[in-house]
Amino acid sequence: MFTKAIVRIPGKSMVNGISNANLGKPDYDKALDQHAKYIEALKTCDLDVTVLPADEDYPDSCFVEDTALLTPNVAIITNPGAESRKGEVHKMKELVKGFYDDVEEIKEPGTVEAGDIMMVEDHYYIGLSKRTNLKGALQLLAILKKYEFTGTMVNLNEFLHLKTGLSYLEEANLLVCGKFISNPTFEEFIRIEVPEDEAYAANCVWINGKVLIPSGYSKTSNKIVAAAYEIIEVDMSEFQKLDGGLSCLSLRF
Ligand code: CIR
Repeated sequence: MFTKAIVRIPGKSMVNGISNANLGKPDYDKALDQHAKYIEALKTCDLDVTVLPADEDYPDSCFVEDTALLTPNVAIITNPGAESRKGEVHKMKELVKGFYDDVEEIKEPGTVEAGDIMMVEDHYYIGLSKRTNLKGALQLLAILKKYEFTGTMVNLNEFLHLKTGLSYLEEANLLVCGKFISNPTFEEFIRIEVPEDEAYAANCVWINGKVLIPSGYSKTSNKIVAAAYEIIEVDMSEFQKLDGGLSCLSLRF
């Protein structure tokens, strides 16, 4: 169960966020509206949501998930691999100190973005990506061990972050897309396959029995409904233009 979430309102500078999507620039007003509806969806899942103000200095700062890993025992502040995002962690660190006694940090030359971390009970899968390097992953594993968690590294060559192509929906159910479908690391899960033409929908979020899914992906949403979940659809079009998925917009703990 999660009880809380942290989000950050997108700034006007989001139009200068990092993107490889080739979908054009986001429409700011539309993004604000979608973000407000995202917050409503979190509240529908019984989360107490801390809403941070826009931070114009960091165009990608609405993607708060990448800046911290909030576990039941410890908060771990990351060190984003993207140069323009490194400074996002300072304000997050100050905030999470209000929620956690133990706050650890990933340090240079290690880099980690928490979109690369998937929690499955007490085990954490860590994607090695362009943003999360081996040194960062090893630091993370050492911190997790100190707090009695375990972890596994997964090589990524297809997606921006691990959770761009995978989402754990609890009860052993795992949404999988692309090469993850046949990756032996995940063969013990009940795999719900996301078709290639709906790859964006592989990033969903389980919250207290409900699943948030981007709107417009009927094949995937039908499969999730067939697995007996209640779904909440959220329009993500403006965040998709910045390669951002549903999970990226919040920290849930
Ligand atoms: C970036 O490239 O860093 C942002 N434009 C998107 C971050 C998406 N975050 C995530 O998948 N966890």
